[in-house]
Amino acid sequence: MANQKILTIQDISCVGQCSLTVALPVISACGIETCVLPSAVLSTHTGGFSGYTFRDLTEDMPGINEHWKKENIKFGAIYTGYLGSTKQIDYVKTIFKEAADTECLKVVDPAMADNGKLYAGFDEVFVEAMKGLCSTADYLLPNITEACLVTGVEYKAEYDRAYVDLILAKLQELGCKNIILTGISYSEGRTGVVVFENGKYSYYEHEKVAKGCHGTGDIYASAFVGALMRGKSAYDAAKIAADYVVLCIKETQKEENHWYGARFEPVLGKLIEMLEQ
Ligand code: PXL
Repeated sequence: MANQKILTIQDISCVGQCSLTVALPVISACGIETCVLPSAVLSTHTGGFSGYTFRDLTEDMPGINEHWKKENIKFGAIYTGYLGSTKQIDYVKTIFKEAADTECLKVVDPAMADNGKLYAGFDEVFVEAMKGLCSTADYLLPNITEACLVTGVEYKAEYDRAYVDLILAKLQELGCKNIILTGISYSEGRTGVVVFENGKYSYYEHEKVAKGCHGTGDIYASAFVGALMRGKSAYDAAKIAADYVVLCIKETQKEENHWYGARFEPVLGKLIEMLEQ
């Protein structure tokens, strides 16, 4: 990939260790120039805080894109996370076409749901629009809830390989080329990530840390994208991102009352080491 500049499109949650406040430091630590397009500004994320502010930046997007076109600014990768409105998804599709350099990697994390439930503020119309964006992704990074929502497969908390294969088949029917399915657990105390690349299934299994944390999906996707842009294979990038998230969760557990996010900062050095191996 000649162009090593990435654009990431997701919200700024001023407090909460998610979305852009994760993507910017994590991808930058991977050694990649990281440009941002904020989809919305929230005082905090929506997972557990109440009364948060929400400024939708949808209508800023076309002007930003037009300026980039005039300046001939193009990106070697575009990674989308939490998006603020259905209309915004259409603008993102345009940006995918117009701001992409040749061989631009399009990575979509359809950040909208977890544990069988949509996040606050999202509805069926948004899911339908997100489905369209997912179909254009070179790499799609859903958790199992998001994968079920975009494929129409019924969500199950317990499942087997046949269920995962069904989801992968439906995602392929949608048009997704490569799929990184996170949080796939086939046995007690273990979890892992399914990497489906060019039709080949592989699975990286690792320990499941008892208590998960908010925002780990964003840490995972950012580390994955960073590692991919550093030239790692999808499987190696998926493995590095998984190992990094485990370190972040363990770090967070050292602080009893840290409920709103994962402490990714103290272990950024470990991520850099993993990239150098
Ligand atoms: O981590 C995903 C995320 C990103 N941004 C906002 C959120 C969430 C999850 O709840 O609320 C604003």
